[in-house]
Amino acid sequence: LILMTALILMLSACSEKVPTDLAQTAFIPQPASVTATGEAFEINNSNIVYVQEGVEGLQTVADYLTGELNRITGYTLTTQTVNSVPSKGIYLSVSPNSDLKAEGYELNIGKKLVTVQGTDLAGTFYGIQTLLQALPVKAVAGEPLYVATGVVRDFPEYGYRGMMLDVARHFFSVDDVKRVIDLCAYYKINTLHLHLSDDQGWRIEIKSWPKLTEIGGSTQVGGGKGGFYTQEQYKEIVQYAVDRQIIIVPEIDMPGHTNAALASYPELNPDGKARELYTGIEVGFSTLATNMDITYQFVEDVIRELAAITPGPYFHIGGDESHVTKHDDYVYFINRIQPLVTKYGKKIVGWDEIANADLEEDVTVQFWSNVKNTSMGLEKGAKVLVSPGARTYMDMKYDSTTVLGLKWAGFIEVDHAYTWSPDTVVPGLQKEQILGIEAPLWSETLEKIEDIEFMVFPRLPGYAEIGWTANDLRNWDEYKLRLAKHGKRFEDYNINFYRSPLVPWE
Ligand code: TNX
Repeated sequence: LILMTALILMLSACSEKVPTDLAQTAFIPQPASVTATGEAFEINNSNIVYVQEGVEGLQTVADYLTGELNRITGYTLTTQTVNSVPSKGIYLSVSPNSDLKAEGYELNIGKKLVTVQGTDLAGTFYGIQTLLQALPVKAVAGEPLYVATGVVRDFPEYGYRGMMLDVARHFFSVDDVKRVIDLCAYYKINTLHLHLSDDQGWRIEIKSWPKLTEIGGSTQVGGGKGGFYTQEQYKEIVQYAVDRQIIIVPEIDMPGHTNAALASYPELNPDGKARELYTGIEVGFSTLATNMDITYQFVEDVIRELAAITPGPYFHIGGDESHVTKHDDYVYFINRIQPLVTKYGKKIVGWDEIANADLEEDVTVQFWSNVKNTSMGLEKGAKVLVSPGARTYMDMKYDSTTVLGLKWAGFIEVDHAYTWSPDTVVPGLQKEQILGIEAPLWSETLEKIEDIEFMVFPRLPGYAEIGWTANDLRNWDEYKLRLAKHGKRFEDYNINFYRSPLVPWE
């Protein structure tokens, strides 16, 4: 009897460390449904990640999983292709499932076998992210790792869940962009919009107009040395993103925000004189000449070269704050460049001002500040990408004490960033008209990756949840407790994050 009691005591002491309630896991974004089955799956160095045979791209997804698992555990797990479901280990597959939407998955954690079945490749990848969040942040060397058993059935509310990074005001290296991509991937973000040109810098090599980067890429806000991506480097970023189920949306901002181009080529200016390079942070003073043919040759060359190295469906034409372009000239310009985007096989996205033009079919208006423009876009049949400045601008300070950032759209504390929904930002907006949500990060005040991280974390996981999780499953008081648990993850990833006093960090 004494022995038995001792055994029971030992077992219960042990089970304290072994998680058995999957429903208690702090997932972000919150999945559509989580059912706990009360046991635990043991991850140890003899597990194998099995990959369904014949699914293009699945091996890359499997390698991502073993990479992350090995990083967390110190193990050396490997993958193996199979043509039937194994009896133990971790099995990854893709198969269309009628009641889970695009990007959906079913994660089934059993005592002996974990299966991740995506409706598509992205779905499997997201199932993996959910599985990784069910693991403890760090393993104790030599000890096995446990995951609570159960079933997660999940899919996103919106198909576009994005972040924007401004690499024009300050330039960020390929490695910095990859880091941002990695952090986005953890939260099931599927789009990274790169703001590649502005008054202060031109950041992408255009082979037919080489001075854009030679001159236009040579500086940045504050007068630093700037920089640019060669087309090879851009392709490397694109591939890194593709491997994490993220598409890159390139933006060339026009006709305003073009001083760097106007400084690079005198012939783009009506007076034939190159503009001075600009390193301040004013907006709205530059414009392409909308009545010169060379302008459209230039725009077409840029779109053609960039579209050719962009596998994603979208091309962003900017169109914001063209304060020195006359209204009629602006409309003429946007009307004239839209066919150039579609000619090279891309869908048009632009800031909400483009709704003043005659929009082609299948255009997306990115709502950032102007409800009237956005409503006009809706009337013209456009879809809306929601990025309300006062809620989603990650370059806004958290509060009056935040050193970095701007405040023109107000302070955005972590709760303010979270407590809203995409379908209420513009009157009359229907859910079907919403492409999704994007949180932009402008970089006038941000110089290094640590600055990016500080403004992005912990707001980005909230935007990711707004894009993924149905409104009725979201609530700040409950969310902040889950977010609190992610603080340890942020530390493990070495993220320089803002420890908001509103979150009870663990
Ligand atoms: C407005 S948002 C801009 C950017 C600035 C940003 C700073 C938008 C479409 N235009 O040019 O960088 O404010 O917050």
